[in-house]
Amino acid sequence: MTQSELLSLVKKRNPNEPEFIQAVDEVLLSIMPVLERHAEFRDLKLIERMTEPERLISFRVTWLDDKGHVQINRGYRVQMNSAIGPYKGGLRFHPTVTASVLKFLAFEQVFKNALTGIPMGGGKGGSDFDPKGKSNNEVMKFCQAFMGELARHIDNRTDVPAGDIGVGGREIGYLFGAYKKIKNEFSGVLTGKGIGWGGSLIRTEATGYGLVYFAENMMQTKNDSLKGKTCLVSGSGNVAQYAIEKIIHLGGKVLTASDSSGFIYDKEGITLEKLAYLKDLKDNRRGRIKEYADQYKCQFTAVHADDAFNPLWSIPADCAFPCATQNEVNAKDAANLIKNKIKLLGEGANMPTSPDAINLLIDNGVMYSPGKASNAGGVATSGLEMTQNYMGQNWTREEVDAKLVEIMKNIHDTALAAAKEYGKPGNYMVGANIAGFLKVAKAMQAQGVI
Ligand code: NDP
Ligand code: 2IT
Repeated sequence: MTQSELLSLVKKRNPNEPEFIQAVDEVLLSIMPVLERHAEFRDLKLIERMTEPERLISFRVTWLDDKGHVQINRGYRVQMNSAIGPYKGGLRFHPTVTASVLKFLAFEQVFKNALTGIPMGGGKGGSDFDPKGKSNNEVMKFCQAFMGELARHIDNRTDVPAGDIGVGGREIGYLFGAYKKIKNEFSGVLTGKGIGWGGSLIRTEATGYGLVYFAENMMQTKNDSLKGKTCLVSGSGNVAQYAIEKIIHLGGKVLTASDSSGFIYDKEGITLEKLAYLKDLKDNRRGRIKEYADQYKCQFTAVHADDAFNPLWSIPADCAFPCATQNEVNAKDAANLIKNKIKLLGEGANMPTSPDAINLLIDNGVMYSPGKASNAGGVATSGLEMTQNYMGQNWTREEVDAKLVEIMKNIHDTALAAAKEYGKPGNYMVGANIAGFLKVAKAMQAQGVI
């Protein structure tokens, strides 16, 4: 089948799932040259199989809020592909969660996990539950009800969830407690656990740190570095916070951070002290980003999801790191970045850049890294947490960080080598898709028609 025939098939089988189709389209575009070289992958219908989840679980979550009212949400787990290891991937709690969103995330996760070099298959899950404005008690009640069903489908050798948007240390704690009670078993069934009860040092920092390590590797290919560079970061959650921290460690200057209400523009740069304020604001007080602008007397700009473009990406800078959500950089934003001579865009979020924006960036010589390569440090460190749990060990901060640095360098080099081999030197998107695909494809080929 040609690329457009394969895409038509996926569209027909998954109507009304634009995010999933967008993610599949990008991978298909990259891997067609591989399918041309490997007729056996076509005969085995690997694409048709990879775009069909091995299992998709959807369930009702019923819980009582603080007023005693019955609340109903929809829970999911997409077990996408287990060719190279147990299903692995985060849980997202956000009102925009649908089967399409989780299928796109699970699909991306398959290739991302393959790139880490750690044996992990791909999965994703979550719910349309909105933790915003809920009390701790309500979040706990929801997590217990959610795990009441999810526990039937996971264990530490089958499927190991973790955090994503709306699921951080607090939620993982409640989910883990519920699982342990239901199964009467203390095992590494979730990653992102707290230090002292099975969690790994550096897991909290890993996605943001890994992103910046990856970007530093990209800069080094041009005999350059992040030192002294101005950077735009979006988001102010887990990934954004630790991306900002590592950019500061490496001598870069971060000008922006955002949440779903808008962004702050701190011309002086976010310092470690200001970052501590931001972490407390978002993680403990669960406040809005405008408070940062009030505290440090800088500019706040409100942004709405349906605006034609996001003025955050119109601020002149050397590097851009979208770390909030999917499709947050559109073609107009990319054009603004290019106009200001941006050197690099590294994706911290999953699929934050729209396909036309990616094309514009690449065509204009901007170094671009896809999330499945540059945000893989989070799941890679989850893999390290699983290994420590299996071994009954706790590694030091230095050990885990050194492994993370090495894994990000390997992903970088692997993607670059695959891009070169297939005639697209410097194209990290094509390279990451091909390298991830080949690993999973060879495993599926070896394991027969299942
Ligand atoms: P958090 O929930 O910690 O933070 C999310 C941030 O993004 C918040 O600032 C949030 O603002 C903002 N945001 C969320 N949805 C939207 C939206 N629709 N429009 C504008 N802003 C939005 O999540 P993470 O930091 O963990 O995740 C961020 C991204 O990174 C996601 O794409 C996730 O899939 C990806 N990722 C996460 C990994 C991890 O280990 N956590 C690993 C790899 C990728 P507000 O507070 O207003 O909701
Ligand atoms: O998108 C991702 O890679 C994550 N949310 C982390 C998944 C994990 O299992 O650590």
